[in-house]
Amino acid sequence: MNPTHQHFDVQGMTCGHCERAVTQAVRRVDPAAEVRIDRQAGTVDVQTALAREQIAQAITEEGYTVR
Ligand SMILES: [Cu+2]
Repeated sequence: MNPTHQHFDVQGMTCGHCERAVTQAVRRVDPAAEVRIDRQAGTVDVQTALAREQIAQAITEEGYTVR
């Protein structure tokens, strides 16, 4: 499956640590994922071959709210 671009609105990212935590959570389920985060806007953009639900679940399990 080819990687696709997925956009998530994520609540609760307040600092650089949060950005790293979310990035690492996504990379744990997809080591090849490209992750871009704008914490002011509360957005996470991921280039991944995984299903959207898998990425959303990884972010949720890290303790952040995906809307
Ligand atoms: Cu933080």
